[in-house]
Amino acid sequence: MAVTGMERHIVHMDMDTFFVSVERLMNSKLIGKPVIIGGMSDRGVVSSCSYEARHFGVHSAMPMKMARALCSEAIVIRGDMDAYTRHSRVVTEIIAEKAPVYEKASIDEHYLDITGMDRFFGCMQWTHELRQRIMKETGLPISCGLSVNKTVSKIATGEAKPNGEMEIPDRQVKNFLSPLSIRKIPMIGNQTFHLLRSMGISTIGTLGQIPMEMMDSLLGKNGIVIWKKANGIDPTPVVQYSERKSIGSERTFQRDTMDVAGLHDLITSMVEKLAFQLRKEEKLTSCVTVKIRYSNFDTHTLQKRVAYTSFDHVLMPIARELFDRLYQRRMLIRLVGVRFSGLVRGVQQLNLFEDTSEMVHLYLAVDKLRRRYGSDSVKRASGIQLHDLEERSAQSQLQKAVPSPEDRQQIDNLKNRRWRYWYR
Ligand code: TTP
Ligand code: MG
Ligand code: MG
Repeated sequence: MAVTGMERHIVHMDMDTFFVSVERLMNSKLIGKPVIIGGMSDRGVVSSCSYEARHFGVHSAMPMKMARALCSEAIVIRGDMDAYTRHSRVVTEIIAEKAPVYEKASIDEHYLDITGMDRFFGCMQWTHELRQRIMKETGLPISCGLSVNKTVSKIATGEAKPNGEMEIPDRQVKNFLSPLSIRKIPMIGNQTFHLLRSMGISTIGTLGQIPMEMMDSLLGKNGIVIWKKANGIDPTPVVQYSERKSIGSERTFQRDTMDVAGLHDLITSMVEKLAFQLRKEEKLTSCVTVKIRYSNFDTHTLQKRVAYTSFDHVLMPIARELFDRLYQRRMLIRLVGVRFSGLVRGVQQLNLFEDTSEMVHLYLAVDKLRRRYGSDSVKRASGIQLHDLEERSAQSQLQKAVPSPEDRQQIDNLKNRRWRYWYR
């Protein structure tokens, strides 16, 4: 636990134009050119873009159509999540080897708590050496910030980019933050930004000077956190990252079973629920584990590393394949389980390069219904005829919330998709 009054030394590191940099490592012709990674169709969105493309106004999450219009000479590349996941792991391994405490915050971002290092080395020297080492060993550019807490260090990284490092000692925190746009505070999204702008607040310095009570009445608890950040206060700790930290689900049967089709269905629905939980918490997984226990209590697990994802249509076949490889003995099973580990923060758009914002919208629509009517409300029909399922669910439907006409329409639309969903 942090000792009060003791100054902390927190490093934030973030890869520069991460997906683009990995592509450049694989194809040096891309160096120095405007490069955009994202969905190839007009309905896709930009995941990552080089600084050369940013000069034309292109940025992450922009519709691809607009990006192409702004920068017609850009080289557009469909992403390769396997490659990005591999390089992300290598960076994490280097950091893990050196840092006393580190948190993997997203696919290309880490926080390190190096408090106490100053007694042995200069903290900035140590940070500089680690950054050089990462660049040398991976061939990828990375920027970093060193300061007294996570918020200030992350903002410092942003200011140091591209390819830079910045130290903001305690006594300089206020001066550093003061002239910056309120947009630079990581918690401030579009809505909050416009609300504060409409009140004439544009810099962090101004934000920090308004009474805290006003932020409280304006934005509630979040308002206070934002106000504190604007004043350079952020006590949140660096939480040690563990590959093993996971979410999972298990089922022990009342009567042991050999019904493979039924077990497949159960695994499918476990994956579906867990993946929904990932998306709800804005996380991605990079490892799937399946477990079975035979009636004689012999227990076996098998796991597979995967490219970062939170999509059930990606995770389901992997879980089923693991189950099929595990279930080799024609013996009764008493338990099955599915677990996702190697979790980081991230949203599903991240690994959607094929097309289609349609797919993202499908997930968003399904997840919205689930949040409103319960996580069991919309289910993948996994090969079973839709009308059978509807019949089966006819009775239980009576006890469920009746969807609004708008939602009913949404549900009907979902039924006609390639991946079928049903409402029960
Ligand atoms: P970021 O670190 O936000 O962006 P970046 O690394 O491309 O650029 P910067 O130099 O400014 O850090 O995100 C890391 C990767 O995550 C990015 O390369 C692609 C992916 N990503 C998306 O797929 N969609 C998004 O909306 C964002 C912000 C990132
Ligand atoms: Mg980055
Ligand atoms: Mg990042």
